[in-house]
Amino acid sequence: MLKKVLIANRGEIAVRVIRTCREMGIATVAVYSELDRDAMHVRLADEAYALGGQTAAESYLNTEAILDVIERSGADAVHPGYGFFSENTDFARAITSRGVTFIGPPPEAIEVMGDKISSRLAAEAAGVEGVPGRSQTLVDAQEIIDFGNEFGWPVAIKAAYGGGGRGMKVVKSADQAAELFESAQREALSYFGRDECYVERYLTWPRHIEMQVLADTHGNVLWLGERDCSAQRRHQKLIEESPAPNFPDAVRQAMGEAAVKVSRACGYVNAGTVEFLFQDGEFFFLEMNTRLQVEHPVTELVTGLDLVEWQLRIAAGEELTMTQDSIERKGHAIEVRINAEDPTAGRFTPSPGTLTRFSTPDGPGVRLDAGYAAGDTVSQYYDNLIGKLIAWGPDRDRARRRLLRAISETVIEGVATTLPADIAILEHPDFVAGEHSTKWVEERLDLSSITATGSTGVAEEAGMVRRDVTAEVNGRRLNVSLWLPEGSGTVVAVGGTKPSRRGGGNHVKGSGSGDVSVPMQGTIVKVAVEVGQSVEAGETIVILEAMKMENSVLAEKAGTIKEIRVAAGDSVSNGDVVAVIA
Ligand code: MV4
Repeated sequence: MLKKVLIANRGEIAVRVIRTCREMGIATVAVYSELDRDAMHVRLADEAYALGGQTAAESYLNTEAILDVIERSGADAVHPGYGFFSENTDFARAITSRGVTFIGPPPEAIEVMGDKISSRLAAEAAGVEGVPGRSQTLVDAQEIIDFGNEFGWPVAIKAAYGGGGRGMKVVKSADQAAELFESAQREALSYFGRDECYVERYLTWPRHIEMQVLADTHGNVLWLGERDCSAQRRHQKLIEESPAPNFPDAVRQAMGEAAVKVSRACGYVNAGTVEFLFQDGEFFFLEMNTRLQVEHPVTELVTGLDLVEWQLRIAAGEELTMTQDSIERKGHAIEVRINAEDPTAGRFTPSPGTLTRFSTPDGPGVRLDAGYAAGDTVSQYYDNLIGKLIAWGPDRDRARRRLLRAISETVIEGVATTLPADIAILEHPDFVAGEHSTKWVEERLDLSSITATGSTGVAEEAGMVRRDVTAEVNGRRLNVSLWLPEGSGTVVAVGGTKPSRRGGGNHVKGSGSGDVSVPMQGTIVKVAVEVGQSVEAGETIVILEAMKMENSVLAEKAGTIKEIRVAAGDSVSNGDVVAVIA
């Protein structure tokens, strides 16, 4: 067995891996950036080593620093988690060449599945069809027109070397082909550095269903069951579940066998996920994720298997002890992602900050995989996934009600979270009926009346701030929201626009005094005033780029600029005074 595992990751997934290692008696090594010195994964690991740096590039993606820690700690294996180095073959090769085990698939499998055309060809060669289309690079728009006329419109143009949802164009008719082909190529080139595109039929209301596989080094490959991840917004999954609702067992069986074929075709080893689109009873290969996924716990709860345990055992060369027939799936599991994002009006604006309170749910059938506890800070520099809340129930509706019950027990203050949006989805009749598709959240779900809970404990409206307090009225305990005039505390309001957009921008209020301070860490991109200038209340003093957005920091009172303490390009921390108004 492995003796000491270095986890080249942070947050909830690092915590998840550490937990199973501890159960198996395997020592754990955490690595951390400057911002994560006291992070939960660092607290839980047996040993922890500083990587230096703040951004992911400076820390968790610093190959040299991680190789150095492997050497110093004597770790015999590395678990990459997801993201970061999990699908990076240079990293995998760098560590294996030093005799250290990479807990994941062989680099060749990662490479075959790394681009859409080669993975599609590999699947096809194994007898598993992608969406009907052409598995070669498009040369001109006429090929798109010919394809559409033969297979029907609309058609999708996809970037061959793309990922996520970027670079996909939907062509509704022949007259759009030339223009959209050009723009698909342009986008592919700018996002992925290569402009090759291909064409396939566009499915108008598909579900995203993925199949979990486990493969060992002895030639055994098993499918464990599917996850429905159709509830997503802008390619960010919100809720995942297993089994998929309204999914016939014969299709599950066929999809499982297809996933095994694809895995065998690329020489897959370890835990992996084969993604499919499912529509009108048919499924089509989309891509393979060659890593452990965020939503793996729903599969763990219905199968009773520990996927991280099997990742470690497979990496150590052990043979799978179960057979396909012995894998049982029992009941239903649903997961919600808890992101530090403000879902107000369906905008999902990043909401980093310190968790001033985190009361966690408990009770029957509830699992929380979090990477943070009360007092921890969600940084703007990393993924803002606080954790995942998963409920198991004997059937889908009981899992759903249990999850809603668990959410109602969860209290997070200090940052806004996606939980209000999760509740809206779980309570929606379309979700209850299992009739949602990948387009449902964006096209059918109305999130316009969603408001944040927990964001710094206060929300803002027309010059008033909200404070939630508990009161006792005639001996009965009541939760009361008080609306108080602004200035009775620091108010931070962050809206949602990208820096590239002109005008608009977010307005961020300072502390009420003549000291203009910034409410979050970031970079000053512009100083809008000069010393001696007179300003009105509400006028922009500086523009702060934080969380990939531009935020206007406004004057709280009218007066004259007495002092400016920053210049464009300066980094500032939460609370720094950038200017003084007299
Ligand atoms: C599609 C599709 C419909 N038809 N391909 C988007 C991300 C990329 N990995 C594949 N995607 C899609 N490909 C055809 N031929 C619809 C999507 C799609 C989607 C897929 C999975 C999960 C969420 C999605 C959201 C929007 C569109």
